[in-house]
Amino acid sequence: MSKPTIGLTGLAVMGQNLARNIARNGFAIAVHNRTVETTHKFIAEHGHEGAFVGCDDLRSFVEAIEKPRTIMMMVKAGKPVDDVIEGLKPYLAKGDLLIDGGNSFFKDTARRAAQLESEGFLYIGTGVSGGEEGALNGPAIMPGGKREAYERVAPILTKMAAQVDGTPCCAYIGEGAAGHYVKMVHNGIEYADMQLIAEAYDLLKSAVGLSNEQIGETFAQWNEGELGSYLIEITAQIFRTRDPETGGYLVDAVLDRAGQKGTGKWTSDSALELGVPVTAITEAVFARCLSAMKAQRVAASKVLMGPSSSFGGSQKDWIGAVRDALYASKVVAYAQGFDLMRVADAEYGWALKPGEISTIWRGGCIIRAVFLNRIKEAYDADSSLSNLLLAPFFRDVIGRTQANWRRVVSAAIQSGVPVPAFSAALAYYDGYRRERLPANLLQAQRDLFGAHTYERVDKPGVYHSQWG
Ligand code: NBP
Repeated sequence: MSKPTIGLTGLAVMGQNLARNIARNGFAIAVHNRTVETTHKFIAEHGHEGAFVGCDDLRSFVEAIEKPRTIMMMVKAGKPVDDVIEGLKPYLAKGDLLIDGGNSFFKDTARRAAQLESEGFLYIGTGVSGGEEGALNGPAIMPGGKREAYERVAPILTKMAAQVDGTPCCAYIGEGAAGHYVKMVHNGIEYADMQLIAEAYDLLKSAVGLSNEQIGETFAQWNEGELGSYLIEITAQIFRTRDPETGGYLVDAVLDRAGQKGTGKWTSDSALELGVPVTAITEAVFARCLSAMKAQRVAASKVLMGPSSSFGGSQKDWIGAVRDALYASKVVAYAQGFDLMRVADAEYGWALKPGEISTIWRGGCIIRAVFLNRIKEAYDADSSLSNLLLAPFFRDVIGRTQANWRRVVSAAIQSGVPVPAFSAALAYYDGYRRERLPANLLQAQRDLFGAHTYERVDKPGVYHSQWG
């Protein structure tokens, strides 16, 4: 066996499956994990799947790889990545390439890339999406770093990535932290997408009165049309799953307290820092926070009053309306995510290509969806598009769906069913399309109490007045 040109350290779920994916695609690979037993177990279970070289320590791991080396790190984001870099460094040679494939915070990636490049190494921070299954069978890969670093590893990355219509779901994203930034926004959109689906579920169950079976059928039907996506597909699957313990629906046995690992919050943090209103994403993060307040909610449910949650009327009619509300809200969530990337790109100078990003997201990743093709077409038609909502296709989608969107949000509010992401998306849409917002009053208030000054609509300049 020839010496591998790539190695991977960090053999937890993602690392194991990525290593198997690389090996199955015909590349020899050295593997390592901090806990040695994990490497031994991995080789015992999967060694027959390809040309693996199992290594017990970092020195033998680095030495097992052909120079110039490519080493992928799949360890927990944060300090472990710095620990691994420091552990590897003494054995590396100039020109070796380190790839961080974990969900690292983009500012950490920028710092690590600058440091390692100044020391003569190459560095790639790459988003890898698709979870355990995607890692094995083809994830979406979003690599950022120096182009020469990408070119070196592109033959492996593009082969191991998911393929859609013969196109790999992997392309060079940009310098430095661009790859991890784009992966972060992917996850932010994923938060919004999931929350919107959860709100649709709540409406169908609590307000329209559908059974779990009917909800499952509804999602399965939606998956056949414009809403077709991985998340809608797995949602239909969830409503077909029985609890082996009780025989009831498993979804009803799941505690309504959502966890989060932080990438949604990072997206909102960055949006606040850059002044970009990603309201659907941020409401999705807050919705998880509210869900986590389980004990308080249980107590409040016995004290606080509200209306009955039922909509009444035709179930069939409401199902169509909820579908339209979901579709329109989803368009807004994606528009906000792409807008955030546009502003971040201007700030950090990555030269992002939104059409290419939507192409990568068509397969392998969690937010893969039919309508990403439409996003690609929108950017192909106008690469400087300032907001997806202005693209003719999406303008028409919202034109077609907005009566039902408004009906659903109004009915939800009247019935006391919380729809934070649906309603935040609608408020954004209505704010974005308004030529004049009440911010004139905000400016007047700011000038009155703090002499913050204001601009006028009829002439240039900065003004301060004595109000009242
Ligand atoms: P984890 O995020 O659970 O990390 C576990 C791995 O990190 C193990 O190999 C562990 O070694 C290693 N590690 C830790 Br913890 N501290 C270390 C240290 N100080 N030095 C060396 N190694 C250390 O694994 P994962 O779920 O496979 O995810 C890997 C990365 O991929 C993460 O950044 C994650 O956010 C990202 N990601 C995960 C998914 C997913 O669906 N799980 C999807 C996309 C991206 P040990 O065995 O010795 O403890």
